[in-house]
Amino acid sequence: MNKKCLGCGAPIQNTNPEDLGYTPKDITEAKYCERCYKIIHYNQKTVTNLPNINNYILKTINKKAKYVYFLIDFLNLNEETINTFQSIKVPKTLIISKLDIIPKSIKKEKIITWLNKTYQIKDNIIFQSTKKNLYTKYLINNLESSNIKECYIVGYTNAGKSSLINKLCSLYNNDNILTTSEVPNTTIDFINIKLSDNITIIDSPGFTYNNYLFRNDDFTLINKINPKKFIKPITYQTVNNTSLLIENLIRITPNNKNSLTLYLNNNLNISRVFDYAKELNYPNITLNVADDSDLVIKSLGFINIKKACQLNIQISDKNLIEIRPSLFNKERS
Ligand SMILES: Nc1nc2c(ncn2[C@@H]2O[C@H](COP(=O)(O)OP(=O)(O)OP(=O)(O)O)[C@@H](O)[C@H]2O)c(=O)[nH]1
Ligand SMILES: [Mg+2]
Repeated sequence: MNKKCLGCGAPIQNTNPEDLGYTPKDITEAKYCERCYKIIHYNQKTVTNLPNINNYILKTINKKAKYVYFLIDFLNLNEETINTFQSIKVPKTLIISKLDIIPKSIKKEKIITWLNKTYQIKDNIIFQSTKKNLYTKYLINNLESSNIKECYIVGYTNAGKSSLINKLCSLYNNDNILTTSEVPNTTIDFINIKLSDNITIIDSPGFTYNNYLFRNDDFTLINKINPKKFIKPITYQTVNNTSLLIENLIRITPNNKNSLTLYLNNNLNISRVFDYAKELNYPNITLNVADDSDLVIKSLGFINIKKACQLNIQISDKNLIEIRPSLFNKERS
């Protein structure tokens, strides 16, 4: 079997510098590929172009896994990520990762009740933060007490899978280091890690969305999208046909006096613009939105819309958005 890079799982090779897994070293000596070495030691941001491997990941897991922990961070809880979670047919737990970014005003119990109702999730749901080391021990206890000897850590790219495994390794005094970064597709293939005599944990490459909101070499935007600390929801009041412009990615215009609360990384540029001001060069989508709904923008987060309205949206691809019942609707909580 080919030797794999310890950081990303790509087969190590020293013939093609343009291909994944390249090392200038002798293959017998190399532990990490050059890309991982540069990310780990120099924090270098690197574009990785992977073909769509969502089916490969799903097939492998449904065939081989005995237990799956599926990570989704708060901003990426949406129909597409949850459908992928539901397509996993082996016993599984949903981990809402990056607990440290969830606005302090939102109770965990509320999120769980809402997830059960909106997406009919029947599996166990837990919250976790690697950054703040919250509930990482819970995961270990769960593995040990349920006698789970092998589990896969799965989820969309950037959910924090490899970071979590690195944390678990440090708790088990295992000096393995997986490559982590905020740039999509850091992990390339499955990587087996023996945490202890009894537990093997398997990192996996991330699923990717079917549609893209940004280019994978737009490092400035990628950095703005990924929250480093808890999100502060910001409310904008709009009058007739006032638009909210988020970076140059999306323009949202309700047709009435409304109240829009943004659950997005606070580093993003948001501006209020008027009818005559900047139009984006994207198609117009018009949706009828009920009272208290969320407009989900995949890979960015969501916007709570207080009053029923006709919503005009300009975005590069209509499949990047979804309307769902709000997390905050009192009748539903
Ligand atoms: N705020 C916060 N950020 C985190 C946490 N865990 C990981 N991150 C950040 O999320 C980004 C992605 O982390 P990775 O561990 O590389 O994510 P991954 O799921 O392995 O991504 P792929 O390998 O691309 O599938 C990095 O910038 C991490 O620093 C966390 O608990 N809180
Ligand atoms: Mg990874």
